[in-house]
Amino acid sequence: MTSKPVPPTPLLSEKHNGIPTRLFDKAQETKSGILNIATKSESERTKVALPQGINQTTFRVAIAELCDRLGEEHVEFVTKLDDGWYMENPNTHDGMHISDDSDFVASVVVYPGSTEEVQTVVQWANAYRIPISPISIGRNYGYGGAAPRVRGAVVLDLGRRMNRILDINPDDCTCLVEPGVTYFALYEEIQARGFQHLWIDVPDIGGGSVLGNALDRGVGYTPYGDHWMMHCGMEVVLPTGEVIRTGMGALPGNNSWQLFPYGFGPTADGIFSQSNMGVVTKMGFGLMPNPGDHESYLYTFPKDKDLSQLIDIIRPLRIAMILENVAQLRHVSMQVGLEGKPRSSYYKGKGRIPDSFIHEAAQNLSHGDCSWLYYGMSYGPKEIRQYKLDIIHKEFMKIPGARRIDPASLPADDYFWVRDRIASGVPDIEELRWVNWHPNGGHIAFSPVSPVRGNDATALWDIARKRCDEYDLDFFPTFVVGLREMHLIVEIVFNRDDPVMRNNARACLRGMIDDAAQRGYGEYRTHLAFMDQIAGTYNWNNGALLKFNEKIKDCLDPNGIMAPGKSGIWPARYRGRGWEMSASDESSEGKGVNPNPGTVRL
Ligand code: FAD
Ligand code: EUG
Repeated sequence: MTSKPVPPTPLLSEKHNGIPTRLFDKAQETKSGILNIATKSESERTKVALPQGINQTTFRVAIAELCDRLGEEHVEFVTKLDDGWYMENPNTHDGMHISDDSDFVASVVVYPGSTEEVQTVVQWANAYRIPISPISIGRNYGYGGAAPRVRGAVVLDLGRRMNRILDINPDDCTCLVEPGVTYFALYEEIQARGFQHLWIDVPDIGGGSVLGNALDRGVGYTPYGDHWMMHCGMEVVLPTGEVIRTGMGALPGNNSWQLFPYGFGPTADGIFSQSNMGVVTKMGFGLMPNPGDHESYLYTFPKDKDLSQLIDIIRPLRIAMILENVAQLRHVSMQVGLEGKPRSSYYKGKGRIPDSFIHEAAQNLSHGDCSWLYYGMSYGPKEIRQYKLDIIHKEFMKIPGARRIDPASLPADDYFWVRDRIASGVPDIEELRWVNWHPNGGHIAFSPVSPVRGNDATALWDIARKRCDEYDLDFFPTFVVGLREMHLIVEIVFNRDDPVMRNNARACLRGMIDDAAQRGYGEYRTHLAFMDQIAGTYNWNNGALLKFNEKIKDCLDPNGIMAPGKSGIWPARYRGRGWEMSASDESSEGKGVNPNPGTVRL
């Protein structure tokens, strides 16, 4: 295939969300791979999507006022929908839309430049009862991207103007960041300041927001992989416009804001995570000290059926931290996907691609054919590593046909070294390659949590496979092993320009969510379209938790302006009007809003 030349990806030195120079060539190659098989073009919008409950005239007046207060250069109407690609992501809608691209769409995007300006926008939204939806970078791919749940909401793109690294403390090993700081940016800055003794923890691709990813409780792959756990201290603008600092940040002049997360009294942080209770404007994190030396290892296991035994081997080793990092146990289909070639180059038939085609393709990979790959890392001096590595080797080799891949046998551009970088806090972009499995590739993730137990892993694997068979979809599963639990991440790639495949992907995910809930499994995170469904599965004691969340919501956000519907939490103004999405009602909209919302006047 000859590649068309593509315009350059913006650099980090030019844009807050750009690519570091060291990864520019790789970004260009990835972009060209995506654009080469793309057929979908951007769509023009002649009409701005108005939020329900406001007429065109009032909306125009409201936006004119917003322009006055913030400067009109910081307010943009949404007039076209360009899906772009990961590095040049839209802030207007979901760049990997699972329904029509104009479904979860914003009316206007606004760029506040400070906490005070965020307060201004929030007060403005209350005055006009216009829904607003905060994003930090908007690369929440697989989970809705930058899109608001409610059509016509005003997206607050915080990242463009609030992207300062406020502090990196080399002694305490902490940092304090604004929403627009990406993993790429934080990593490069730590290097530039000469703080090589500090590591960050990065997800598979480094273009996300350190703050935004942690708010959605995302994961990375060093021992600090649970991003929410590693956060410490927040500054939040509440839905009525007040600002609070959590933890030690509430005590003026205190110097432990990034050191002790709890402060005094109830800890408020939790209600701002995966929520619609506030706009987070600052967040602190603990940084891992560089352990001096580290070593990646890769084991392969021959059969799908090895999963159960392997997971039972992993559990005690992981809880004891012999397995030290949040590692990935990847299915070989993931590795075939990483070749970056479309599915059609392996198989042109209908239905889920037969296993034999995946295994045949896998024979050409550096590690050869297998079913499962465990990419892990050991940290610290050789003698300390060796003690753990010997135990791991002995345990993993109990599985017949298990192989340890010798890293020395792998070329410098092998994916092994990407995982080696990621598990040592160096952000990369390679993981994007499997999204090219279909032209106009989009993806959604089924992300259930379970114990690290063989029978649970097998149950979830069976659910995913059965539903993918039913809906003619391929699936890319990876287990992300936390400390006492694991997330299974099943990526489903679809063609964004193929409504049938999109609908199948949606129905497939709905099926998996129901099947999982029936057996007692719940998801750790989800796409906008499934939030109502999943909130509905966490329904112990007559939905007591959702009722509690609604009570907090009504109290903090009486006018229901902040990200209505996020995580299935609908404010009073929307409740009982059919806004919830489900298999029988895939419309993201309801029947209007209550014209007389909260009693609190602002
Ligand atoms: P944003 O989109 O900015 O924020 C995420 C959500 O948090 C928003 O939708 C919003 O609801 C809320 N939010 C954001 N900012 C604020 C704020 N200031 N106040 C209140 N609410 C806010 N994810 C992982 O965690 N681990 C992975 O390993 C991983 N691998 C991926 C691999 C591929 C190939 C792809 C395509 C995606 C992957 N993702 C992964 C998913 C996703 O890309 C990342 O989680 C990404 O970091 C999320 O986007 P973001 O950081 O730009 O967050
Ligand atoms: C991954 C992807 C996720 C996530 C956690 C991990 C990694 C995939 C798209 O969402 O939530 C290989």
